[in-house]
Amino acid sequence: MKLHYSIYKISISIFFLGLLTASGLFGQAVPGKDENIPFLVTFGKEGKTSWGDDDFNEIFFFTIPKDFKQQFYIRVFDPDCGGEHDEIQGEFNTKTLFSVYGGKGVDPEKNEDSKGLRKGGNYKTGNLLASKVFGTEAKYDNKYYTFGPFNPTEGDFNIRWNSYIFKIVCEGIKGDDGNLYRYFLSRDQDNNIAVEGANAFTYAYTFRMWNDFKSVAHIYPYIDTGIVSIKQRNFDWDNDGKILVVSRYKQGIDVPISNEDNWDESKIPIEPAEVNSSLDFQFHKRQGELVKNNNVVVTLENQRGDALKFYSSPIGGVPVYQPKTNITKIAPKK
Ligand SMILES: [Ca+2]
Ligand SMILES: [Ca+2]
Ligand SMILES: [Ca+2]
Ligand SMILES: [Ca+2]
Repeated sequence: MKLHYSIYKISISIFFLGLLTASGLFGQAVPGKDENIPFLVTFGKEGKTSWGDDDFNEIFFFTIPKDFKQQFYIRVFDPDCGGEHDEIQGEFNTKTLFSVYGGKGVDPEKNEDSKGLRKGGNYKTGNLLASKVFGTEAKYDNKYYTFGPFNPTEGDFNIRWNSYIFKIVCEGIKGDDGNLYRYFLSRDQDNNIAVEGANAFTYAYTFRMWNDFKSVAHIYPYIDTGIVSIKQRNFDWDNDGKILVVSRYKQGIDVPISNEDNWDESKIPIEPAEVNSSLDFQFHKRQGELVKNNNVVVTLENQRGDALKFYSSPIGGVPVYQPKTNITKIAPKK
């Protein structure tokens, strides 16, 4: 009896440890686990836009479900600009400012400027909760720096998503090199332990592709209620292969691609059945000569000109094309 109880207890512990490990590995990473994107990238403001960053800043939002009551942390991997991972121009001289905001003014559904899309708009809205400047620092090279702890209620509450919203702004305040980095929203200061039900999103996605022909990167915009068409815009894709749009109903729509230091755009129709789900924007590298260190920016807007969100964990899961099966009627045997 006692032995049975112990085995029961051990089994339960293993089960929960399994859950914890799974969520820890595949939790709120930015870029997300399905995206196959190695890094976000932000250049110093003296950089050239032809290196793939159009505005030298990147804004991400984190959503914390209302029922999550514990403190949490925002961990930044390789926040420095130097040593491993980063993109050198001449010598490393870039300084990058990371700032975390909460409170009123953060929620981009209530405050348009918070999205960071309007030229000259003030995207640093909300209460500044934490910030730090990173230069070329071995201490933070190939390592995490942790912001926090934060209380969920320090965020900007959004009723529709039943979540508190936080914002992290990364700005290249000096220099011309590219800072490559990643985020993880964590329950733990020193480890990546996911906050269940949390998510992250941006409106202007600036990211680095893998230096690998076979690698396909994905980003997952959410198609909200009322959307009938979208306009995609991509920047500095370096003519690197194809960008395809896939969903349950789209096998792969080719979109016009940018080359060097330019934007290209096109309109994509949305089926009613695609509303309230995610699209899969796929980035397939050109075969032959490898396009190295390709940084790219993507934005989307709906038919009314409102920007769409790209979620790190696609809402409704990764969409998979469902080919229509042709039902051929077989004549009944006589
Ligand atoms: Ca580094
Ligand atoms: Ca430099
Ligand atoms: Ca870095
Ligand atoms: Ca590029």
